[in-house]
Amino acid sequence: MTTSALFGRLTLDAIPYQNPIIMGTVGTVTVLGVLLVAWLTYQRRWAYLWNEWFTSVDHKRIGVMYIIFSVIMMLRGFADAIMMRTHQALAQGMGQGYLPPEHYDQIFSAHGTIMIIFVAMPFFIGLMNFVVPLQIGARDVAYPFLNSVSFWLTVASGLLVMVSLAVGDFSQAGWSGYPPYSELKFSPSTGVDYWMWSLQLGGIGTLVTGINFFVTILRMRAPGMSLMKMPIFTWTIFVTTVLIMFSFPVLTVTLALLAMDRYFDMHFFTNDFGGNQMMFANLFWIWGHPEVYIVVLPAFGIFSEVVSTFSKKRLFGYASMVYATIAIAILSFVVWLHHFFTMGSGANVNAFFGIATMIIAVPTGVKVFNWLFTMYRGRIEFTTAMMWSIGFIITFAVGGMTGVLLAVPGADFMLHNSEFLVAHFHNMLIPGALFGYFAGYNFWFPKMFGFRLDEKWGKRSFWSWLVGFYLAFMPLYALGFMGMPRRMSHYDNPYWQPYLIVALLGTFLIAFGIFSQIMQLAVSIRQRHALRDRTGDIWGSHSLEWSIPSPPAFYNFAKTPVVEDLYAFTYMKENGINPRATAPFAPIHMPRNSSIGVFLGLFTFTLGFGLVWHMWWLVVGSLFAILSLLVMRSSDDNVDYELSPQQVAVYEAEAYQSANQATEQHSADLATQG
Ligand code: HEM
Ligand SMILES: [Cu+2]
Repeated sequence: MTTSALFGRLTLDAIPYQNPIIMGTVGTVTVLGVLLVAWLTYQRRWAYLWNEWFTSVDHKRIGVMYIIFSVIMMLRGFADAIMMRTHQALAQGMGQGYLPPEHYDQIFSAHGTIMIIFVAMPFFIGLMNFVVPLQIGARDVAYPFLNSVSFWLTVASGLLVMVSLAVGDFSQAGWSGYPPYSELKFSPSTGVDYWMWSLQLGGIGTLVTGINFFVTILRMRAPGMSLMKMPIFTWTIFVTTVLIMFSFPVLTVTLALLAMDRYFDMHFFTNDFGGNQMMFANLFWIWGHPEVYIVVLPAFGIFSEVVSTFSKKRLFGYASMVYATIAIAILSFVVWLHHFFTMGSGANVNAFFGIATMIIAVPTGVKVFNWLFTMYRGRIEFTTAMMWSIGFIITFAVGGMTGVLLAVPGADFMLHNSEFLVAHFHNMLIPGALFGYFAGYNFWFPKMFGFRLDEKWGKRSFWSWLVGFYLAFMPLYALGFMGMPRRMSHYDNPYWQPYLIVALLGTFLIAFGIFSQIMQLAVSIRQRHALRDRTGDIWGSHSLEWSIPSPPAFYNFAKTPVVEDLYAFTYMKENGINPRATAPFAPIHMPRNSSIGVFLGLFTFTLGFGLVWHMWWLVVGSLFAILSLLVMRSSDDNVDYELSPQQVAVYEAEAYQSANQATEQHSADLATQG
């Protein structure tokens, strides 16, 4: 391959002009982007966005930005899914579908990578950013600036995946990137490099977030909040951060070794010269299995909050919930081999990992029963958030059972790499992760913005997703039994086609679900006055985030609350304690906004781009810029400021006054509406 000093291996041929689908997409995105930029400029919104959002180190703002990023990536990941589904519905026998094999392979690789790394991860990280400091009565996270760095690293790596659409190609080696296929010899183009570097750089951001929240939860809880008085969502996040800290370094090392194979002709994972591709499979899943719990455990926490709130009860079996979470986390590190039972580890090893896998069903079952007992005899209020939770419990149980089936090594020999597996993991991830995040989004949205989301479109989105899910994925179980392998861009068995057509219809229904979610947001923004709730405790819930006005002041709590009970806010309500802080106030110490996070993200992106295209000057330049920024930041003393007690008093009075006014206005509106 020819390379030039300036552009590395990048030439104009890297842009896939000949591919109408890609060019159409790139064209549309470009036009939309230009329109957005023009609109923002016209509205003079740039200064506001820059000062109030991009450079913000406020955990609440960062949380919202994470969620927006995740939603944008979800649209991309779902577009990939629709393309695969329409293609597979057509590509039987003489039908060739409309995607050439090398394009189809990029799509499933991009879909898997995006959904896990850039949809699931940032969605829960966004929710946790917003909620956890509020739940534990803190002013912010332990390292607010690092929090902004993590976010911009995530954006940079997501951008890298998106750019691969227009410049070069994406990996064809699946989201798991197994060698030898991902080695240079078999994947010489830039695809695997895009995949590898985006995971690598994004992974560092995630690791930093994990450390940040671990320290935050450990060190910054309000007085009185012992570990066993932490709200359950905070507990699941706490355990998740431990999983992140133990597993992400493994990913970092694995990808670094693969990079050395690809860039320096090493042989860690080749099949010759002493390499061993099984090492990759092991390392990848030592990260990868905990990773699926990283995206699922936070959702468990959300369901627990939602189910207890809308059953108007305290959570059944809080302590067992906590221990079950810890047990799942520990077990998640001793099951990785179930991802390759067929690779010849031997019967005893397989038996060990099979049994370990099945044991995970026990703590998970404990959780399911706890949710059911929480609902039992509760006054259940069927809000959208609650619907997502109930849909989850039922659907997740089905997915769990097929998982136990797959954990039987003998059965796995038949079902491995089949559509049965695809059905199984979507059956876990869609209810177990996405439904949870959607529940959390409906639940905490009023806290974020001071008005709730529309229920009608919310219910529509729920039902479309739920029914769509069953239609789209149940046929895949059958296809797996019928022997259809995963990752097929073409097949010759006419009996498979009807199932794939049903799956396509299901996917259309999910598309309507997503449309309903967009409508829900749009309608809610339009009707925000009628949906107003500013005083804070819209659902009658238990934990501290509900004890302050919505949206919370930028410093969260004027005075650090004192926690007496596991259900800190319920305790206050029951004992007639007014949560509103009163004068005299103490000065509040706040971090200053910083643009360095944005620039670190920018140079991380150019670093990744340079690495992908072998533009070494860009790599060195970006590294130098990153280093300089870090030095700059470290030697900057002006990183925080103090809010005087008088200022706090003014802010507090304003916040409560406007909250009360909004509430009165809201009641008046309701009265006139009849
Ligand atoms: C929203 C509806 C979704 C649909 C219709 C869908 C559809 C698909 C399809 C058709 C495939 C390829 C299956 C094959 O190899 O034959 C696939 C693969 C995959 N999906 Fe999804 N998916 C959806 C959501 C998700 C979500 C939410 C996640 C994760 C959070 C996810 C993660 C994956 C992964 C990891 C793969 C494997 C990619 C690979 O083979 O390397 N999907 N999906
Ligand atoms: Cu696993």
